[in-house]
Amino acid sequence: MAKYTLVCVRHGESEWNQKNLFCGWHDADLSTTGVEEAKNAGKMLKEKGYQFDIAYTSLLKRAIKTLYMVQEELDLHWIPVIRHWRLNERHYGALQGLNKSETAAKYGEAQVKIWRRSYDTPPPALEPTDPRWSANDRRYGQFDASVVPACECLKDTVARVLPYWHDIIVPTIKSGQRVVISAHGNSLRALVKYLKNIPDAEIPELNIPTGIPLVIEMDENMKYVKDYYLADEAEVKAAMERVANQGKAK
Ligand code: DG2
Repeated sequence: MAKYTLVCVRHGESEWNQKNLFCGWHDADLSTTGVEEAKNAGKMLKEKGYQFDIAYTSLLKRAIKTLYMVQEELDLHWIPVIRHWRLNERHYGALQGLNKSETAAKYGEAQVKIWRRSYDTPPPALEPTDPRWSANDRRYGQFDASVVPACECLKDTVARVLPYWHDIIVPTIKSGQRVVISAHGNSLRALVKYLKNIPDAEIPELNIPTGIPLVIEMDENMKYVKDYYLADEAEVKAAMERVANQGKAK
């Protein structure tokens, strides 16, 4: 029987989602559509009567702004918001800034699917001399360089999301606080994979749409009971397909 409810939202469409660029740790802003999606996510939550006591998000503005818009719709500006790099998007390494369709045309759709969706094959790594090197960014420069990735596969993302989940978010949920997480396609895939125990071979088919709240119910031991999106099935399916198709050559 479900005892705890967690709400996760992938940020609204970013300007780099709109241009179909690999984004990762690049700090892209929300597009105009993304702003609308984020507001809508808040409206859906309000309509269904959701309330939150605390919120978690990444260090990236597309997730932070989405969360703020959700808070705005719910008139919950006052709740604590904890931002952490462990909820950041998966680091897309040297693919960051490249167009997904053009990359598929150049290297093949199968290779792009491996880079986007395989569990343990990382994309090409960034060199420390690359201007995109994340430790050059003040928000990450404070960390031990070994913490700042040069690229990540989903397995790496799972490995850095889960300590945050177990050490910080789980105790908060168990204390009875109602939690919302605003994060990213792949940091949420990492969490959902763990909670639903999705096998490595099946995880490539999981796509998380932008701006549609995902509700996850868990029992008293924080074991997964069920999950559902706050939108109708056809809309969710179409949105997931759009995400999957971003890796197709045009
Ligand atoms: C997207 C996910 O991240 O891309 O890094 O390009 O969720 O922050 O928009 P998000 C990116 P895919 O893995 O779906 O290609």
